[in-house]
Amino acid sequence: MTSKGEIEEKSSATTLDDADPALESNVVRADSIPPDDTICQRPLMRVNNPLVIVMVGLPARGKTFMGLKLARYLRWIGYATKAFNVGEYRRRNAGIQKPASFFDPNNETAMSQRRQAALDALRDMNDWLKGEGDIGVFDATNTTRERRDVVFNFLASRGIRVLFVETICNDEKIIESNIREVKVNSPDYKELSMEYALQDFKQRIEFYKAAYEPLCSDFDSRRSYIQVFNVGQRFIVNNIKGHCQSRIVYYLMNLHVRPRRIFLTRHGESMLNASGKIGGNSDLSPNGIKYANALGDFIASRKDELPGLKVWTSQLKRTIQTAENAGLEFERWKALDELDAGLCDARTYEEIQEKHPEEFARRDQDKYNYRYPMGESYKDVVQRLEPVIMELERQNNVLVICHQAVMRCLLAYFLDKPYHELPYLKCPLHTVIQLTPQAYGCKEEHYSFGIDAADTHRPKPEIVDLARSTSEALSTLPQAD
Ligand code: BKS
Ligand code: F6P
Repeated sequence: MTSKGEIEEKSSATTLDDADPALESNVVRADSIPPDDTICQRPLMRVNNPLVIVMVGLPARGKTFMGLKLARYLRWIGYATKAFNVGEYRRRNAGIQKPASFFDPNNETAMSQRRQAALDALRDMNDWLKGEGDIGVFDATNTTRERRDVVFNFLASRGIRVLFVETICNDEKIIESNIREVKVNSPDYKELSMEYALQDFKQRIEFYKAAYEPLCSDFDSRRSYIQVFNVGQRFIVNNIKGHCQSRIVYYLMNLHVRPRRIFLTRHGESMLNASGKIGGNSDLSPNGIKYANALGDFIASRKDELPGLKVWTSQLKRTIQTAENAGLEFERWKALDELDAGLCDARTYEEIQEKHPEEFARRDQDKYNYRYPMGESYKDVVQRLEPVIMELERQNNVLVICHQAVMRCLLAYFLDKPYHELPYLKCPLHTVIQLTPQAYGCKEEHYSFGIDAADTHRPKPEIVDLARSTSEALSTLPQAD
């Protein structure tokens, strides 16, 4: 439950409840969360009570960038997380293409429309947290103490924890590149020139600056907050409570925005791949060696645009041999080893169906959560890959040579894929996926070099019940050559 301190901390500011009596309390919800994972159809890392990350900062300071990126990370580690962007509500209520004067605090009509947009977003976020949500990201400027008090009191009185994340940046170059990269493409400037957008947006920022009150230990010492200065160069961390908030701090401290690329690939085809068997620790097949050579040529042809490229493999022979045959220097991560199929290791899917038909069906029913006897689930693999993701966030150019299930887990993080799609993502052998971070999200490009390989992708069959026939169970086997 929320500590007494937080609930008592009410200021004289109007609360949202005064503004809108329709917003009923859901304070009971914090105590009534089912403790059992099985009640809800998703892999819960259920938080004790919901959390809202309230972004704070002038326009063009990277609030949406941080909010969306945090939301993606938190979803990947298992929290139901959703960002609510007040700008989108404002455009829905008041229309697009508002000039800077719309943000003049003396423009009373606009002020009330903007306030209403914030209330609508807050109400939707609250509804979502009452239902399936664990963590909300409230993405708005929240630059006045009065507005933050309103938001805080609304949430705290409902048993929702609040973490303020403020981004402060005075580097005009970074601010201008932010405006050029994201603001100019916003619906607010649709079909208007870059020069107009730049000048208008800078005017908009001036209106916010006039009323801006940054978080400050004199007023906010009891609240949980993180202040980020100049794109992560310096941090102030105040009154962080609990595991989840501390992971948020750690994640933010590892982010950077330098341009770079991440390449994901599986090892070259292995002897076991060629014979349709899963797992094991076999050598590369002749085609696998050809792929490793082609991968080496591909990387060599691009070495000028990939300064300092690091290459990571697992500790299994097939990824190590791929890096060696590609002529690359590399580091071996145990955490990148393939999903451990336990008792089913080194078998074909047909053999698993034959020996353990019920296990095979259970896996098809819930592939993400299913754990092989004496082995692992996709959920387990996501857990052990978390330090790899953190290190990828810290690095510049990296090539990761890994395995089918591991690559699916990594790809799901970068492309923000939900857990139920994750175990079915297409990561064929002999294909490199190139990821280029963009303002919000990643660009994805595929490269393959025309070298044959076994198909190892088994789509979800239609029939998954325990009593299905062998032919139903094997209806989606990977295509043999
Ligand atoms: C496009 N961005 O501090 Cl820990 C261009 N802009 C730039 N000031 C950004 C976002 C989209 C990202 C950050 C930032 C910014 C202006 C900023 C940023 C903030 C905090 C951290 C990392 C990056
Ligand atoms: O078949 C190659 C492989 O990497 C196996 O080692 C592993 O068990 C399997 O893919 C994972 O894919 P799926 O989860 O679809 O069985």
